[in-house]
Amino acid sequence: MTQFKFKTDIAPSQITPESIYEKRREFMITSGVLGTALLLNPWTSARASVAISDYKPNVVNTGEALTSEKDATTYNNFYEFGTGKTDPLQNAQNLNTDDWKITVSGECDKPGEYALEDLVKPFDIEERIYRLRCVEAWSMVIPWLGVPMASILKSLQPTSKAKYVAFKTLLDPEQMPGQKRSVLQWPYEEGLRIDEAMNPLTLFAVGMYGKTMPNQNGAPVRLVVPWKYGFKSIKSIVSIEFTEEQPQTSWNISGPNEYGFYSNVNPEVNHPRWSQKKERRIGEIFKQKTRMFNGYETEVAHLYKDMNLKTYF
Ligand SMILES: Nc1nc2c(c(=O)[nH]1)N[C@H]1C(S)=C(S)[C@@H](COP(=O)(O)O)O[C@H]1N2
Ligand SMILES: [Mo]
Repeated sequence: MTQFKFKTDIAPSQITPESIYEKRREFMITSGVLGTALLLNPWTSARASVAISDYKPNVVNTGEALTSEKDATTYNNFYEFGTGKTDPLQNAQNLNTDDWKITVSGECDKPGEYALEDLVKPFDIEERIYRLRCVEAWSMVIPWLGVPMASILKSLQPTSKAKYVAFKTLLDPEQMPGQKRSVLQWPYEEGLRIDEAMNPLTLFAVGMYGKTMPNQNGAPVRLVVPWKYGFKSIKSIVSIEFTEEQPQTSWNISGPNEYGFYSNVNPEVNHPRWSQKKERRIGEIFKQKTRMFNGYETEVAHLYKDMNLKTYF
């Protein structure tokens, strides 16, 4: 099994070490200062040349310690592969992410079936260090690689009727044995209001820790919406639909009193069965206070300015 890998925009038959080198040089020259940073980035040299191409390094450093790559890739939630934290690592390794297709439908001018490479241009990939706060009151800090969702959605030309965006995970119980049990409604589905999806923080992520996305973390492509509880960050996406009405979501169907459509991280709104005031950073001993919008208040509070966040939880 070969993993989905990002290729340069030259045909596979033309990929030679020289042509890749030329592409890399071209990118470094056009990216100027970023190019210098790339040369200093220890990950650049460690990556295989046809895996994720050069990416723009993160410019905003929160100063927080990163969660270890080991913790982030061995302690996962991905119910399609089982409900235990190590099940995804165990059971996701044979997921075939080759020739991944994404169906785009609904209120947009560019519906159709897209190859992942046609939506995510390797040279647009950026690194973003984000906190991810699970509804279960643990959190991680992960260096993601991805493209801002806004640029992808704009390229699909949503119509004026597009008020929401709905996403679906692959449905394939043979590859995703967890789908043989009805712990959730399959396929896993999630949704965002279009302005949330277009917020500059929202990432369409294809990798982490300088590498192609591991299967257990949502290969080949997942959302990362860092101010919302982790379950909004849907993995292994095969469908993007622009809708006029608020879409249904798997977790809201399974527990409407526990998991709302918005699911913004909010220490003032407890889960009916536990407090959301504190969280345990994976790898650390002491709990820390959970922050409003997971600490991204400056970037996103305006999206909800006239809303009662207890009603719209
Ligand atoms: N398709 C799908 N996406 C999913 C999930 C899932 O079970 N299925 N779990 C969610 C939850 S609850 C969390 S906390 C994050 C975990 O992402 P990570 O394992 O990469 O840390 O993925 C989210 N995306
Ligand atoms: Mo979660």
